[in-house]
Amino acid sequence: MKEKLISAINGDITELSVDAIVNAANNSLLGGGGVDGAIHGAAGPELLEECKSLNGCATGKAKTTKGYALSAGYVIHTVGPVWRGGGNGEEETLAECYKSVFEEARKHKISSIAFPSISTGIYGYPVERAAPVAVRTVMEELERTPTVEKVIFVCFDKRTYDVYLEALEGLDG
Ligand code: AR6
Repeated sequence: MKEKLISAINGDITELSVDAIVNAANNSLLGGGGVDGAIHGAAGPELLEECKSLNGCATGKAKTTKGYALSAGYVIHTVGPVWRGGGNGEEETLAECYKSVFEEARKHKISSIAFPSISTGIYGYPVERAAPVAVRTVMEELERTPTVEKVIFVCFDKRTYDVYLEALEGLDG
């Protein structure tokens, strides 16, 4: 039953019509490259104006803004860990990002969320290690969040997409 709520697609997260898209931001919340740059570009300058009022965001935490020119009503900004070899709490911090996003989703009564592959671009977290953490943590959070009905992992490249598909298939076994 739960598997039906959770899927992966190969695409651009800025184009999704969901209640909230998640941004893989940095501590400043003032924009950057990767998916962060794409989201700010598509949402328009008002997003940066609202972000300036948030006083940044700690790693592993999340803060919510409106979506402005995006189809998504909200952007939930979270800050993933920078990969430093895996022995520096990266896995716990990455899981915390997904938990923090769900906390925001409960607060704002969001029912559909699209996630990018947090930390696996500029922050260097190996996607083979990140995808199982993402999928497992989202499954756990779905159990305790009846208001969220749909989660989509939006993978920008085919390789990331294949890795997420494999992690999702692991749920059946
Ligand atoms: N839609 C979906 N996924 C995307 C998109 C898009 N439009 N664009 C890129 N990705 P990254 P990080 C993928 O680097 O590793 C920023 O400068 C990308 O291919 O965006 O958490 C922030 O300000 C990769 O699979 O985020 C921070 O400084 C995934 O999104 C830093 O980068 C995450 O890559 C955060 O680094």
